[in-house]
Amino acid sequence: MKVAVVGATGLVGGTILRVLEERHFPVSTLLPVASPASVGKKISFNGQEYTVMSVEDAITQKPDIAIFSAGSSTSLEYAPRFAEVGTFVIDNSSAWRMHPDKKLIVPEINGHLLTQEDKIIANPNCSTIQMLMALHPLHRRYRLKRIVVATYQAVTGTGKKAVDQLMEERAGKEASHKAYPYPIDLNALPHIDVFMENGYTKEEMKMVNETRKILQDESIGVTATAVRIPVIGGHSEAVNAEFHEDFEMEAVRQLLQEAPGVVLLDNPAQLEYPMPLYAQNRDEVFVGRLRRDESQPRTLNLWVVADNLRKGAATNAVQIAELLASKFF
Ligand code: A2P
Ligand code: 11C
Repeated sequence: MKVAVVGATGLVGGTILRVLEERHFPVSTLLPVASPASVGKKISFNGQEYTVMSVEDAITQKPDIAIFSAGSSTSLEYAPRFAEVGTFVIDNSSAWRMHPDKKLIVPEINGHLLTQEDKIIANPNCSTIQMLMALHPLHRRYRLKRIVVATYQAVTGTGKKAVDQLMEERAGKEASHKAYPYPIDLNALPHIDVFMENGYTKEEMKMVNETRKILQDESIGVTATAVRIPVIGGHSEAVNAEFHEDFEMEAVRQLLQEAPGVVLLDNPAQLEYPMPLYAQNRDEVFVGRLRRDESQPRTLNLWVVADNLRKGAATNAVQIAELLASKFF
């Protein structure tokens, strides 16, 4: 298949290339795309060197699939252009997620919804994907009523500039790249994406709105606090989930153990629990610290960690591409 990766020089784009290689996605022609500043640069894929091209050149080659990770404005402008020439677009940005005609897909949860007419398919926000990977198997059995979540998010979610800022600060240098308005090393910023009129950040509202859309249930209450911390390997989330039906802890464990793409890592006696250092470069979502909330009925506490560049972005996008390849090619 002819596959374009738009944003191929970025953190998520680079991870998409690695995941396509690892999962042996049947790429016959790769079209790596980046901004005009990067056109002509070399990137490697499956042991071969490729030259970065412009988005316009990629459109003229009518790829079968284009995986976008180059920001919302690039997606808004160019995803429809690819769709017009028949390309399936899988978009990592927030541009299309809440569009009523566009599907927001986590393959394990709602991949079955995809049809040949879905030419622009949205990949959810990383924080939403990992939370729902852990909660969906429980939601099917006990039905979610309300979620209270606090996130502890890695700097890789912001992109290369943010990783540079953290590393330069850690090396004691004056940061040449300022991705954040404050130092990030030795700090925690309760501020991810922009502030909205209701006092929440856009990242927090993504978790609210995307959860309801993916689970197709507007009645689920979701409230979030999203925090950036000086970590690289993945996002962590403290999740408090209230269900309509009561549960047994043993049954909850079993549901999580059986859930595809989820790894239960919950053995406090052996000090085993999920951590970003452990989740980094892994495709699974790790769940631990399972406890019944003793302050109210039918409520569970859990800790969810995943590599935000992998299942939170690249892996989920490549899984969508795999679904398209198996259904429509
Ligand atoms: P470039 O490297 O040329 O700036 P990150 O989020 O890690 O910073 O990566 C963003 C990705 O999106 C990069 O590959 C970047 O390319 C790409 N990108 C940014 N703007 C555009 C654009 N207008 N057209 C195509 N790719 C773009
Ligand atoms: C972060 N979640 O960690 C963001 C990155 O809507 O896809 C991805 C933003 C998005 O900063």
